[in-house]
Amino acid sequence: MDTTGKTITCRAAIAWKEKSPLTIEEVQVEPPKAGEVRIKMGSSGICGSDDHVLTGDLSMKFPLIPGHEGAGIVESVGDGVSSVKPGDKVLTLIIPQCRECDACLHSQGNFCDKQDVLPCSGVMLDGTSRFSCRGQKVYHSFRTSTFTEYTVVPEISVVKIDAAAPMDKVCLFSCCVPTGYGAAVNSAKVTPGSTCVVFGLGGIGSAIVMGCKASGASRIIGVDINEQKFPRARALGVTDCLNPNKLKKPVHEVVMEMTGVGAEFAFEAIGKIETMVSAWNSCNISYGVCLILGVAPEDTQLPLEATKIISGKTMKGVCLGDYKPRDCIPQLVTDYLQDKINIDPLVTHQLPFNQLQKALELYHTGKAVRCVLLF
Ligand code: PAD
Ligand code: ZN
Repeated sequence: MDTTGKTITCRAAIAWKEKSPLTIEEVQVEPPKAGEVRIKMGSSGICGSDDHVLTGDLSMKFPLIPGHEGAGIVESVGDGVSSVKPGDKVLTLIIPQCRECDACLHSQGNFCDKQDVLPCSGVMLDGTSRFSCRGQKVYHSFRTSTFTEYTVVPEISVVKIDAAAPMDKVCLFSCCVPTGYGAAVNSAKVTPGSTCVVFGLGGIGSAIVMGCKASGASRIIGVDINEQKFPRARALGVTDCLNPNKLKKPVHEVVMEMTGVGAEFAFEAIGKIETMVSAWNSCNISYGVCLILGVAPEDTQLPLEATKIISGKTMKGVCLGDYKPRDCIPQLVTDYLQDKINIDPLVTHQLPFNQLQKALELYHTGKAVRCVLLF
């Protein structure tokens, strides 16, 4: 049945308010307006950023449909959409690329002005949402929403990928892989023989480890409070695992002792102030580079020792591996299809959408690196 131009009724997960359990409901998904794309979801990852939204660390409008790390097939497009067409395999993007704003036009920028990360916009560019449930408006998350059988996103937040990409894994190229792998190979440009320390060995941290390993780092220290993460991290390339809760000294002091001079590259992929400070303090004071990927709770400040700033080390924030997403992500997918990147170890679990609760449990207990929801 042709659904073009019609409202679609389907199943979606709704968070009615902060810290409340998700429920799978029947929702109405309006047709895409001008400049928008309606997508039949194929798969979605569960990312730490979704958890920040559900806990309220990142403030968004509720009720909302969570999820942003998605892959699917274009069902229909609104007026003026030219970069994708029905039938195309696509990824949803947590940061758009409008190709018109200051950040998009700058050679080094990727944090497109057409998004409002803080507070994360729950609406489309015209200020309204395309979802409703039992007559009530339901908001988008990160202008995407992927825990749903159908979603509507702005064209600038969608990118077409190779049709051969396996739907049950490729959603990780929407966020996890460009963010983590990209932070190592593209943002930090990790050098052969270097020492790296990665705070947080979840999906993003694991992708960072892969990038450090691929870049030839000789020592990769992994830091996590959940020791279940260690065997998989070692398999990806971590050489030393540290659990800060079991150390007698602050973790940065242990990293300093282990390395003698501090790490050349430190990555924070947790989203907590104390681990950001630990990552900074783990770097070599002269040439160390500290990359912050974790999203800290809103309205928090980073306390750094001011006199230590002039010694030469660098702190850099990274969103989506500094890639301009619509320009760069399709090539990463092609690299995967050509066996230049192997992301398969990141997909530790795959479950049908109706087992969302089980998938969330795998996320919360830390048993999964990434659990992919299949539609
Ligand atoms: P995740 O929940 O899979 O991983 C977080 C890991 O941190 C887990 O393994 C935890 O056990 C561990 N952890 C928690 N607290 C501590 C602590 N105090 N010390 C050591 N380890 C701890 O999340 P993720 O990997 O999907 O996301 C990680 C962060 O990256 C999160 O803040 C998310 O919002 C952010 C992110 N940033 C971008 C970006 O572009 N910068 C993109 C996507 C996600
Ligand atoms: Zn994400």
